[in-house]
Amino acid sequence: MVKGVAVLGSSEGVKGTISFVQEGDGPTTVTGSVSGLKPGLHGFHVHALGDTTNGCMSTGPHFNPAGKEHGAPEDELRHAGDLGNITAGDDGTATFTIVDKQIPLAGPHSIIGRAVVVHADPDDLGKGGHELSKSTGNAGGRVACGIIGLQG
Ligand SMILES: [Cu+2]
Ligand SMILES: [Zn+2]
Repeated sequence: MVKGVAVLGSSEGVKGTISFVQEGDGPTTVTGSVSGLKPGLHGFHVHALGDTTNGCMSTGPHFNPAGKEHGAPEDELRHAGDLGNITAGDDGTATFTIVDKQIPLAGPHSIIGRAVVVHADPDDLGKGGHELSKSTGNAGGRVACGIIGLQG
């Protein structure tokens, strides 16, 4: 079993910890709790770079080793990093579990050392018809992010 963890940092009061667990070659289970959000949906992705020298802006685009278009987690055509949306309740907290096959914690497409990013707005999952829909899901600003590290 391989485990990873990301502690979210933010300039906007958003906090949280995201955990990742993978058994063998199976899917990765992502569990998290993020507070300080506006109620509603927030785009949630793995971005390519574990670089927060310029805040969340320097984490690069969505992790996309196969060179595909942006999509929904259940789509064939998606970035590996496309984990869809998390939903914050009226208290501004999102608590979630996501199981996904495209974000391994080992091997050539490992997400260890990359970043997880929470956005200000909903991810339209590539279907919004906006010029950014096929690249970012038009999910707006990056309100929190954290580098995914190996956990013992
Ligand atoms: Cu993102
Ligand atoms: Zn994407």
